Amino acid sequence: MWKRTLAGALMSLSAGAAAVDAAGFKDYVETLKAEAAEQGIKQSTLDSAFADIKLFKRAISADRNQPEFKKTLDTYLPQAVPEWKVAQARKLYKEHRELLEEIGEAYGVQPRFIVALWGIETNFGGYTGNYPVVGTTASLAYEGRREAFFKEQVFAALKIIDDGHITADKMRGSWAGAMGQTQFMPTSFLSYAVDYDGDGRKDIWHTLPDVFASAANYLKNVGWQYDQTWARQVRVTEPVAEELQGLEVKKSLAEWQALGVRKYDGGNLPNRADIEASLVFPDDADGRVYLAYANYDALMRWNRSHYFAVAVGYLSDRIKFPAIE
Ligand SMILES: [Ca+2]
Repeated sequence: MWKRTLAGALMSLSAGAAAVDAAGFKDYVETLKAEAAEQGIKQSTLDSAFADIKLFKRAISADRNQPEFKKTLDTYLPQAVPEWKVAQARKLYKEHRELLEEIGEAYGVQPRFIVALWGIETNFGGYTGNYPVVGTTASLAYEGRREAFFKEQVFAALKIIDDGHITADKMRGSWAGAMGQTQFMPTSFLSYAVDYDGDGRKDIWHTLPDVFASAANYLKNVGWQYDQTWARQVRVTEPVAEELQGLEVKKSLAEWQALGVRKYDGGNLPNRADIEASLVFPDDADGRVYLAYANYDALMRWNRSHYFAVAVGYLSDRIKFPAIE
């Protein structure tokens, strides 16, 4: 959930960053180990976690591989949510329906959003990243630009190994340390991961009940509303002042109606004074416009990207309509 904001923060790593060399990294790892031991991490955990550690220059330079191009939602959505992904989401929803509905009810999150997040984050567990998490987060801490943040991730990762949820060699993730089928950073794992199947391990890598419940538990904790959807696409019939745009401004649907906002098909908004929403323009004034509900904010807590929130929401809508038999 941090990875895209991280990508932004790491954009300028190559320019002006302190030199990163393997010898300095070795010394740095020794200080990390000493600090972790002081925090009470077992020696056996440290031995296994740091056994083959090396400096991941690839993690540090991964931002260079992120292509720069101008996207709009109209070009992005068909790439992020192609028809085969919609079909796969619906098939998997049906396949795991009983478990999903049980977890959805337990945490107060509609299951279609759990499946949509799963599909957008890791292609339903198909692509979870194969970097050793301790190695990449230690490398990014050593690089120094966001040392405090990544050191915290290293220590959180060690605690997860120490607690027996996963072994060091199997703790794999993205180049920025996002792990498993939910792509949780280690600190998010400590806060939100769930052992739903009750085997004593929170396994977001391979155990679907744990994967689904962990995602739902995260959303529940960032304010998910079970009785609401995520957003609706709308159109504006007259210019809306800039200070009224964006997630910080909440107004009722009745107020937005008075300001000239209409359903996408041009019809009136529901006459509700009790439902609040924000008016968001993920592209520019000529692009798509959404009235975003509280759950949109929750998705932005997961990953601070409008495109991410819209992709998850759009896929969840495609799971809901038409109804799965
Ligand atoms: Ca488990």
